[in-house]
Amino acid sequence: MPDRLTRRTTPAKTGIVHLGPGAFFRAFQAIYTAEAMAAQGSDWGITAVSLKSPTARDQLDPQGGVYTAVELGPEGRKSQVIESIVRVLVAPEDPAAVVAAMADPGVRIVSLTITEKGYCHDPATGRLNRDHLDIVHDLANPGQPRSAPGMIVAALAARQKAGGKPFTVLTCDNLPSNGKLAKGIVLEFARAVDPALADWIAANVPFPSTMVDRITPATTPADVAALAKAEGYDDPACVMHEPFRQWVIEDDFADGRPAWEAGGAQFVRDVEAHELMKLRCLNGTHSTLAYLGYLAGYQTIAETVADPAYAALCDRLWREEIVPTVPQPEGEDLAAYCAALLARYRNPGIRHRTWQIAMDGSQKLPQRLLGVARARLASGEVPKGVCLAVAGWMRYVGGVDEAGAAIDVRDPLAAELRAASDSADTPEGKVAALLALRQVFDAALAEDAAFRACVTDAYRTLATKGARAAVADYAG
Ligand code: CS2
Repeated sequence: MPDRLTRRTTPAKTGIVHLGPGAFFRAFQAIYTAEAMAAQGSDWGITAVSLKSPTARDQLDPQGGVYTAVELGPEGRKSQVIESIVRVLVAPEDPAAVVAAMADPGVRIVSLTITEKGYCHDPATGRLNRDHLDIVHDLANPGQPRSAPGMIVAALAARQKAGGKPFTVLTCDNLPSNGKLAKGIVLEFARAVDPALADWIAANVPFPSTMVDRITPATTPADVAALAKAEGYDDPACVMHEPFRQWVIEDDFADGRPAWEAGGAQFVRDVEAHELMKLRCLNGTHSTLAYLGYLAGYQTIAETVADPAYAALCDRLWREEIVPTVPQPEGEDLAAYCAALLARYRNPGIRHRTWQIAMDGSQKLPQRLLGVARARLASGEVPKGVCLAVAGWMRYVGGVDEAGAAIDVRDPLAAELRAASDSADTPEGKVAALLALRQVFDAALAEDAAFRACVTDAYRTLATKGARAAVADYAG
C-alpha cells in the first residue's frame, strides 16, 4: 500500500467558506484560488463545508486538506497538488459551527457549488420552494440550518447583529443569472425570518453572477488506483478534469477577492451572455447526449459522440436551434465555441458517464433546453432537436431502458416523474402527464400546441424505433 499524500505548505488563513466541496469545486475554484494565492501572496484559504455526506472530509482530513488534480488531455495526464483547502466541516454534524465559520469577520466570500437542487427552488420559476423539507425545517429552526439558503441567512444575521461587514455570496452553479437567482432565494428566506434583515441583505450583500466551465467526471476507484501507480502515493480525494477551463465573473465584491485573474478568470460587468452561451451550447447538448446516448446503450459522452449520428445531432442542434437564441457574448465566436465543444466531448482521456449527466434532469432541463424551445417557438420555429431531447428525458425518467432493464433514475422528483409516466399507456398520455409537472414546464410552454405535438411525435419515434434511429432521422 503506497503512502498517503501529505501537506507540504503552512495552511493559509481562511478568507473563503465554500459550500459543496465536490469534484467540480476541487478541479476548478480551488485551483484558481491556489494560483491566486501563489501570485498575490495573500490569505484566501478555504474552509470547505459538506452539506450532506462526510466523504470529502474523511478523504481530505488525513492529508491536511490537500489533494491531487489530474488533467486528462488527448496527449496524456498531468497532475498537480492543490493546497488551498485548509479545513473541511460536515454541516449535519454541527450546523452551528458552520454558521460560526461563515460569520467569522475574516471570511470575505461565501461561495457555492451545491448543484441545482441545493438552492431549494422551483426550477420553473426560480422562486424559493417553501414546501421543501429542508426549508420548512430551517424556517422553524433558523439556528440549526440544513439548507444552503438557511446557512447563508443565519450567518448574515450574525454579521448584521455584530454590526460588521457582510460577505459576498458567490454562486458557481450552472444556473441562469445564478447570482440574481441566489439573491432572490436568500431574500425570500430572510424576509420570512426577519424583514429588517432582508432589507439589510438587499442593500449590502453582493451576489455576483458567474459562468463556470470545466468538465469534471466523478472520480472512480480506477482513477485513484491509476494515480497511485503514476505518482507513488495514495490520494482518495483526487479529481480528474479536462485541460479546458473558463470562469467569467461579475466584478462586484463587498470586501475584496482573490486575484483569480492570475489563473485566467475573466472579470466583466455583465455575465449573462456568457452564461446563456455555456448553459445552452454545452449543458444543453450534454443533457441531450446523456438521455439519448444512455437510451442507445452508450456509457460515456466520448462513446456517444463517436457515433457520427450523435455528433451530427449536436451540430444541427447548435446551428439551427441553440445558437440563434444566444446573444453574442463579448470576445466569443459562437461557431468556434461549438466546434471546440465537440472536440472536448471527444477527449479520450475523460470518461464522463451519460448516467451522471442524466441525474437531476428536472432541475436542469429548464435552463438547458426549455429556454431554447421557448425562444424558437416565439420566432415561429418548432425546435425539433430540443423536442427530441425532451422526449429522450421523458423516456429516461420512465425508468425502463430500450432493452427492458430498469434505469437508476436519480432526481429529487424521481417518484413524481415515474408516477406521471406510469399514469398513461400511450405516448400522448405520458407526454401530457409529464408536461403537466409545473415544477419543470410553465403553463405557456406545456400548452403550446406545436411544442406538445413535436415532443409527442419524438416520444413515439423513440418508443417504436429506439434512440439511435430517432437521432439518425433528425440528424439526417
Ligand atoms: C454536466 C456538467 O453533469 C452535468 O450535468 O453537464 O457538469 C458539465 O460537465 C459542466 O457544466 C461543464 O462545465
